[in-house]
Amino acid sequence: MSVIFSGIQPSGTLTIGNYLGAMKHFTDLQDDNECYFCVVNQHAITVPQEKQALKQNSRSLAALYLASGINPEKSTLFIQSEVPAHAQLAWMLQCVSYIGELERMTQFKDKSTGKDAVSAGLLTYPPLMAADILLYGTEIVPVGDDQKQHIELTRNLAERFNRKYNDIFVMPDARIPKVGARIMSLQDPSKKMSKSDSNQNAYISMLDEPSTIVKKVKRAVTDSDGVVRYDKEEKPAISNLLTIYSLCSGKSVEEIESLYEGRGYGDFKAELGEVIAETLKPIQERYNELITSSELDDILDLGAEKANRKASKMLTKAERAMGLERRRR
Ligand code: ATP
Ligand code: LTN
Repeated sequence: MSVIFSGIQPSGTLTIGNYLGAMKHFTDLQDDNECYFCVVNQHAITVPQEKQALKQNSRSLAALYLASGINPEKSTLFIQSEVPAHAQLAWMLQCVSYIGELERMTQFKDKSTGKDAVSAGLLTYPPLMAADILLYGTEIVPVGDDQKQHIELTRNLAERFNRKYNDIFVMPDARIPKVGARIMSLQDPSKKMSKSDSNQNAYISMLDEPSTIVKKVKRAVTDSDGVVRYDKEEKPAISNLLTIYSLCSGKSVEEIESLYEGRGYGDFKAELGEVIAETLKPIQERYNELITSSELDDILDLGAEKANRKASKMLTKAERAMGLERRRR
C-alpha cells in the first residue's frame, strides 16, 4: 500500500490527452493504495482565468474524476484551495527554492516566452506542486511525461529541506505510462495536446459530442503517403492517431496496422472517431448525472475535510522544523 497523489488544473475541459496520459490510470491505483486526487485551482490562476469559468471548470473537473471511475469511498477527491496547508507549505518551499532552478523549468519557459505580463505565480508554480505532493507523504505521482521535470524538482526541494531542517519529507517517484504519456496535438504533432490550445481542432475534449469528435479526427493533419503505419520519426501524426486508437480500443498497434492494410486514411480516421466517441460515452453519461447533483458537493466537502486532516499534520511538522512554531504542542 503506497500513498498516491495527483492533480489536474481546471484550466479548461480535459482533453483525451489528459485522460489517456493521466486520469485513466488513476482508477487502477485506488484499490490497493491510499489515493489523493486534487483539482489544482491555485495552479490554474498562475495564468489569467475568468472567474465564472474557473468555478465551473473546477466542478466539472471533479465530476470528470468521478465519472472516469474515481470512487470517493476509496480515494480522497478535493479542491486545492479548500486545503490551506497547500499554499502555506508552498510558501515555505519557495523559501528553499532558487530563482535559477525555477527559471529553468520547461513549462515556465513555454508559458512565459513572448508574453509581456508573466505572473510571479507562474515562476513559483513548482514549489506549490511540491507542496501538494509532500504534504501527504506521497510515494507515487501518476502523471504524463511533461511533469517529469517538476517531480524531479520536488525531490530536490524535499531533499534540501530534509538536509537543512529535519528529515520529514518522503521522496516521491513519478509514474509515467509506457504508452500515451504524451498525446500530441491533432493539428501539429510536434506539440503536446493541450486543453488551453487556442485552436479547438487541436484537441478532443472529454465532453465533445460524437459528431464533433468525428469531425476533429477527420480534420487532423496527416502525411501524404496514405499508409497506416507506426513510425514516430517519419510519420508522427499517424503514429499519434495510432496510439490514441490503440489506447481507446485495447487493440495493439500491430493489429490496427493490419486492419487498415491497403485502406486509406479516410477509413482509419472515420473509425477512429467512432472508437474515441465510444470510449467517452459512458464517462459523459455519468458526468451529466453528476454535474447537476448535490452529491458532487457532498463528496468534495468530505474530501476537503479528509485532506485537511492529513495535510495539517505534515504542515505542523514542517513549521516546527523551520522554527515557525512558537510553542511545542
Ligand atoms: P494546460 O494545457 O491547460 O496547461 P495541461 O493539460 O498540460 O494543462 P494539466 O491539466 O494539469 O495540464 O495536466 C493533468 C495531467 O494530464 C498531468 O498528469 C499531465 O502530465 C497530463 N497531460 C497533459 N497533457 C497531456 C498529453 N498531451 N498527453 C498525455 N498526458 C497529458
Ligand atoms: N503541474 C501539473 C498539475 C499538478 C500536479 C500536482 C500533478 C499540480 N500539482 C501534484 C501531480 C501532482 C500539470 O500541469 N499537469
